[in-house]
Amino acid sequence: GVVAVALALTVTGACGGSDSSSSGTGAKKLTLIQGIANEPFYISMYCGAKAEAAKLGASLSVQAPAQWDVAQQTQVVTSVAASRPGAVMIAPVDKDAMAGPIRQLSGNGSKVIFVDTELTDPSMGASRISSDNKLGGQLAAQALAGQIGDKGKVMVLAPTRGIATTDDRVTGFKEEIAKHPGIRLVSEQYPGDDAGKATELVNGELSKNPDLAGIFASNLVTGEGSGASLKQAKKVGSVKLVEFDASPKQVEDLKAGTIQALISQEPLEIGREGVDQAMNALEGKPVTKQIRTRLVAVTKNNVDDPAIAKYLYKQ
Ligand code: T6T
Repeated sequence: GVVAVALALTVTGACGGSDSSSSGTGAKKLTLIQGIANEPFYISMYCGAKAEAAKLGASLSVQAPAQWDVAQQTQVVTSVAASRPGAVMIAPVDKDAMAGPIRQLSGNGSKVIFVDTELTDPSMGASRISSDNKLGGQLAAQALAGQIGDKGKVMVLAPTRGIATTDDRVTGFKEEIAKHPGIRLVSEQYPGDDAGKATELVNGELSKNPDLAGIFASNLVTGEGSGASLKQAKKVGSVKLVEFDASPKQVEDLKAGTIQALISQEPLEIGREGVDQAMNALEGKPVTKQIRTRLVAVTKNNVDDPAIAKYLYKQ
């Protein structure tokens, strides 16, 4: 089915090497469940997890829904729960709706570690590892404010409500914008995990507010859709665009001037820490309850700095 195809694609060619997963004993069996397959942020996270699992002699398998979808991720979780891995690192696609399905994992004896996204109720996770996403939203607002001379109309996009990460980014963005009296948030849009819909929504906003000054796209897919709209409307560079994440394509668009700033995360590090905490939990060692990985604002001015290189997503 659709899910099986996506799983195969996730693994093929990732991390620039062969993908023979390291063997491990039953107790060292780990599974990573990504939010979505074939997506640069989660591929990077997998690469970080894979390298760390190999180092610690654990086996790692990776599974993901083909789309950002509660029903599809539930199917994946149910099948993983049945295979009873020692620990599961998971990025839930919804902070409330995935609580029930994830209970199957702990119910079957797997340790649960949240990576990137999480649940409203964190109690099921031995550990959670993510960016400080609210801070990320604030950084995005500051970057956008700087780009638009601290005045004008702005718009924000996130896939759907209910995603822990992007909800926090939108909250942080709005809090910071409220501190800038010259800036007005005129539109908050949720196109789903669909770049084409994001393009339509930005097109609509540009006709309603031809003087729109800036856009914050709070993840990759909303960024892709926003950039496409600005290209169609010939507003590249005149409407300032700030996006979360730093895929190879986003970095290219930053250098080309389609995007003015990227708020970049550390997906490799999230994957690495996920495996470390999973192994700590499995081996009865002290587990760190919450780990915040770093964020950095990347612009044309610092994108080539050696210190920034590690924040650009490797595949
Ligand atoms: O921004 C990342 C991730 O942090 C978020 O939870 C979902 O979207 C991405 O995967 C990018 O597409």
